[in-house]
Amino acid sequence: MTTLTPILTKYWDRPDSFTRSAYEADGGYRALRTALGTPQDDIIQAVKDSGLRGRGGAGFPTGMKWGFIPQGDGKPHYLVVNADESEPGTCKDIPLMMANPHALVEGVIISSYAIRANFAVIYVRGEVLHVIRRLQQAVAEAYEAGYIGTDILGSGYDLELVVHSGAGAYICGEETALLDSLEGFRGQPRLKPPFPAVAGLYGGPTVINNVESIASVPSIVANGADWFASMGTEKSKGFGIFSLSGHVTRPGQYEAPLGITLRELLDMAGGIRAGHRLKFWTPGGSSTPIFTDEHLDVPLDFESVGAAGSMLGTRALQIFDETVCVVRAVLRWSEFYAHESCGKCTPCREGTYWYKQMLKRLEAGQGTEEDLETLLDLSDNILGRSFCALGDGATSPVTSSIKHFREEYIRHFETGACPFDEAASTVWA
Ligand code: L3W
Ligand code: SF4
Repeated sequence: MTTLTPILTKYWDRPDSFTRSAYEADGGYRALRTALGTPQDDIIQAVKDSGLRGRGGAGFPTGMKWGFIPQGDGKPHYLVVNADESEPGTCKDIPLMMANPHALVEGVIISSYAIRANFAVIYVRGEVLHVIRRLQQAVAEAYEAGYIGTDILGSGYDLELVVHSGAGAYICGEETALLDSLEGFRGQPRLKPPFPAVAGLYGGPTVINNVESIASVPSIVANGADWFASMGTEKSKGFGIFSLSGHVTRPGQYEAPLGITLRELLDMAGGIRAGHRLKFWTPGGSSTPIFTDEHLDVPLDFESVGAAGSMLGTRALQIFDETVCVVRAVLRWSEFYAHESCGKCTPCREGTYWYKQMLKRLEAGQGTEEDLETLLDLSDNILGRSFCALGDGATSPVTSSIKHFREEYIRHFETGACPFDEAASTVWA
C-alpha cells in the first residue's frame, strides 16, 4: 500500500505557512546556503541523478533540460517559471503558491544559480490576483533577507526575480507563447526547434519549468538525489501532487510517490461520493485521454499511464460518477479548446470549432452515427497536424470518449435527447 509523502504540502494547513518565518522555522532556505557553496555543475548533476521530470505535463527530464543551456557563451541566461496553470482540472500550482510560496522562491534562486542566470521570472496567469499578491509578498520577503539581489548571502552571485502577470490565455501556458507574451507580443507558439534552452527569452538560453518542478529542487539539494530517486518508480521518480476533483468524498491535493493508483488515492479521499460509482476520469487534465473504472489499478507514472492509452499530464484527476453525461462533459471541454485556440494554425482553429458544433448537436440528440465517424476523421486531421500541443490535446477527450462510450453517443440520437438531462442538471447547473 502506497502512503502519502507530504513534502511540498507538509504545512499547508498552518495559517502562517506562506510566511518566510514559518518556512525558515521548518528549515527553509538552508538548501540555498548549501547550493551557493556547491559548484553549479554539481547541482545540475544532482537534479539529473534525482530523476526529476517536468511536473507541467510533458515529463521531460529537468536536469537534462538544464544541461542544454550552453555554458561560457557570454550570453545572459534566464529562468522562467511557468505558473500559468490553466489546464481544466489542474489545481496544484495555485494552492502550492498560496500555501508555500517560499519553496518556489528558494527553488528559483537555486535553479537560477545552477544554470548561471541572473534574471528570473515567475509568469502567473492573470486571473488569480490573490496568488500574484502572495508571490509578490514572498519575493519581497526574500529580497529583505538578502536571498535575492546582489551578492546573495556573500556568495558573489546576483539575481533579480520578477513576478509577471499574464492576461488569462490558456495558450500562454505553452512555453514559447509564454515567452512571446513576456516580450510584449500576442501569445502564440513559436516554431521549435530552436528550443528555449538554446534561444528563449529575448533570444537568450532559457530554462522554462513548471512551478512544482522548481519547488521540488530545494528538497533535492537538502536531502540528496538518492532520497528523491528512492521514491516513485524506475523511470518516474519522486513524488508529485495528485489533484482529485469532482465526485469524490474528499477532493483536494494528495502528495504521493509517482506510481500510486487511483484506487489507492480514492481510499485516502473517502471514495466516490456516497451512493454512486465511478464512471470515467482524466489522469492528467482534459488534454489526456479519459479512463474508466477499468483503469483503477493503473500505476500513475509516465510509462504505465502511457501504456494504458493516456498520459500522466498534470496529475489532474477529474472524477465523474454515473450521473454525468460523457457527451456533455466532452462538449464542455471542446468549448474550452475552441475558445482558447490561438488561431495560428488551421487544423486546431477550424477543428475545435467543428468539434463544438457537432458535439452540441450530438448532445441534443440530433446527431447520427455518421457524425461519430466525422468526429474521428476530424480528430485524425488535428492530431499531429497542429502547431502546438493544444490541438493534439483537444482530440483526447473526443476520441477516448467515443472509444469507451460509443453506446452513450448512440443513445443520444436514438432517443432524440440527452438521456441524462434530469440527473445531469443537478451536476452541471
Ligand atoms: C531542448 C530538446 N529542450 C523537449 C523541452 C521543451 C519543453 C519540455 C517538454 O507540452 C504537455 C502537453 C500538454 N532540446 C527538447 C527540449 N524539450 N525536447 O522539454 O516539451 P514537450 O514538447 O514534450 O511538451 P510541451 O510542449 O511543454 C506540455 C500536457 O503537457 N499538459 C499540459 C497542460 C497545461 C498546463 C497548464 O495548465 N499550464 O500544464 C497536460 O497534459 O498537453 O502535451 O520545455 O522545451 N531536444
Ligand atoms: Fe494555436 Fe491551436 Fe495551432 Fe496551438 S494548435 S498554434 S493553439 S491554433
